[in-house]
Amino acid sequence: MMAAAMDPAAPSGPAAPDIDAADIEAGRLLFARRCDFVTGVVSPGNLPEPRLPEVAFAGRSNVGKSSLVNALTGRTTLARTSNTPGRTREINFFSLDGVLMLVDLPGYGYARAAKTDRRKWNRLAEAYVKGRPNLRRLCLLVDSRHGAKPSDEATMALLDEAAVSYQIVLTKVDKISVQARADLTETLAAHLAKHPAAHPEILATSARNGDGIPELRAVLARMAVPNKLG
Ligand SMILES: Nc1nc2c(ncn2[C@@H]2O[C@H](COP(=O)(O)OP(=O)(O)OP(=O)(O)O)[C@@H](O)[C@H]2O)c(=O)[nH]1
Ligand SMILES: [Mg+2]
Repeated sequence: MMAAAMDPAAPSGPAAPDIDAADIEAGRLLFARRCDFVTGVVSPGNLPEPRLPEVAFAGRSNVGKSSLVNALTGRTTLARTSNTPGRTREINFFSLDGVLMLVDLPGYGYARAAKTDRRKWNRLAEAYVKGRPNLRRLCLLVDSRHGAKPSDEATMALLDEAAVSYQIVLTKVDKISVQARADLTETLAAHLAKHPAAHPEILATSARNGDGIPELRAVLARMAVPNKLG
């Protein structure tokens, strides 16, 4: 993985050696299916029944969580996006044709949010990640221009402790050079070795130009209910 990650000729960021053409096609087919907003939740008591396997998107405010959900599903307005950090305050659930639930989590680390608001968001997100038996993978989004921040570190520690399988997904890679992408991937990959619940592979994505989106679809398609696919 490291050799591929440092290859400046790699077409869409770090090569993902365990993703082949059939996986990409499975991901494409799955994410071409209908996707519907199910519910927005503001308190841990109102989480929907954990009937479907879930993949969640977490990260700092403004990192691009809602934009990534839209890019994956090929929509522009499914999840609400904004220039104003802290836009998504609730946990939003989207059902991908009854086979996979996509979960857009509120952002963290937004300094200007009122303290009580911040506490509430953290409590909600924490309750979700700690108590969700059907959470198959959490995508921890990191803005490729900024790298991992202390608030991301705190989240990784929480996920390690809760034994939630998570994977770093770089966002907004359209904004950085191929070399910067390779350097950041290398630094983060070395760092992830210290985190027991972290998946070693890092995906680089852009909701703007579609980089890495087919690969992320392929990875997430593996989490869907298998007997309802195809
Ligand atoms: N250049 C670029 N901008 C992006 C990309 N993804 C998101 N953005 C922009 O980043 C800003 C925040 O995007 P959101 O998707 O709303 O971010 P979020 O993580 O859901 O934010 P909160 O809900 O506030 O936590 C918007 O202005 C997006 O247009 C990307 O891949 N490339
Ligand atoms: Mg959002």
